[in-house]
Amino acid sequence: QPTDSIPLRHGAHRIGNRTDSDMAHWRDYGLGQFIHWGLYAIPGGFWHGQPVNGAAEWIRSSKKVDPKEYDALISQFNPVKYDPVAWALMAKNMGTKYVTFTTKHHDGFCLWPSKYSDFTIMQSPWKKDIIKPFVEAYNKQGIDVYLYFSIMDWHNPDWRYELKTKSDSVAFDRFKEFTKNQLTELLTLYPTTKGLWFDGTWDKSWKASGAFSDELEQYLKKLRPGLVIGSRLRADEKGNRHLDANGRLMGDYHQVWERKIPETIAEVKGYDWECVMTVPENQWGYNARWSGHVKSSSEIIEMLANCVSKGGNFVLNFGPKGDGSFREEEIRLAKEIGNWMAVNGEAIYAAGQSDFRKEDWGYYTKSKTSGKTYMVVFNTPVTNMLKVNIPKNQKIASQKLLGSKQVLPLEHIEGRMHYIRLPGGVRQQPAVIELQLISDD
Ligand code: JFZ
Repeated sequence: QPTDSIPLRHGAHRIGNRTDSDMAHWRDYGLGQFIHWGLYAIPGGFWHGQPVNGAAEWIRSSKKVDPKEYDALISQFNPVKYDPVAWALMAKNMGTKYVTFTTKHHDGFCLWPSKYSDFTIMQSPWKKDIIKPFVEAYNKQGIDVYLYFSIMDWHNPDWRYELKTKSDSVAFDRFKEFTKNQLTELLTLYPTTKGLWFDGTWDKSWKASGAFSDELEQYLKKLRPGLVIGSRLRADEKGNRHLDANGRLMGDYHQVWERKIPETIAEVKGYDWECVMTVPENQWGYNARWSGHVKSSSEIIEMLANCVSKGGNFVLNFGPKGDGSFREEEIRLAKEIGNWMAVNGEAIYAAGQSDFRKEDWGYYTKSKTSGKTYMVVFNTPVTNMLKVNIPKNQKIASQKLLGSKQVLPLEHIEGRMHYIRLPGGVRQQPAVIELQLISDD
């Protein structure tokens, strides 16, 4: 530790990013899928026929909802259309390399047969593990599985927002033990789990439990070496989250990029990071009524390329219905993204920041394996001429349109500046140009 730093027992235990192969693998995913599924999918944003404002997966906390009545939804959890094999195929065809699945959201309902809770799929008419066949189906498609787990648990009577009294602390100690037991159970039941995605860690009670969450993280990593855990699990002993009192990241990647993308690469401070994104504005669980702006596949692909150009992974959320089927909009999006990825995936997988200066037409990415540079073009100028400023000591050896492999006209303007001309015509989705560079001597 540098001498000018604040001494911390439960701050960051590492400076900079992880250097092992599990993390290198995580870094190369490019595109991921998030799935929010639980009891909240049954009401789907409506209560007694009335739409409830806010995120559908938060409906239990609405003033309009009686929590007891919400918990009684368990008697309706019978997703007869749940088909994990079809889910995994849809994810595979979209081009997903990893998936994060809600094992337990804030409502406390467990999608696995937890022996530490009486509020699981085993007490529902379904009576079967949801997680196990999910993990098997996704793994079979070559997709790595990460488990989402909410620390905050509205169902467990020992959960506290704040520790005001001695009895609060006693209850919360039981809660911490329960949390550790559930996590041990998950990693034991699903040994191929690659990482845990924590949430619901922002309350005072948890922020005051920095020593516990630190020990918990180390314990989980010992149990499953290589496990990837983001910066949303723990706080340092001063209550700082994500970055400790010395400004160092606690966790394997920066987990604040939720429904937002850094404007510049400087904002990510060199850390590994991931962006998680919803299709509508702020709905993670199924909401029958998507109000407000709903993103198109082109917008989502643009966000994906934007994230990859800044060295991050992009994760798109899906909220299946209560019966286990996906809504039409999500099925169509997955197909459209998959069609694009099938042609242009090499600009996304194992790709990251390029050495080029950003231009107005879109984003550059660079493959870590082939060293090729890609231009992902969103804003085609009326002239179809794309400005390219080649980095020093390099020159363009070839410029081809991905898909057709068509060689595009290249014109030198002056100095390092060139124009590449895209073929005219209307494009439904962004074009990608592959550049091969060679040294300029
Ligand atoms: C949380 C959940 O409350 C939500 O339901 C969903 O599961 C999402 C993925 O995570 O919501 C958050 C958490 C953190 C921020 C915003 C929403 N944040 O850091 O800006």
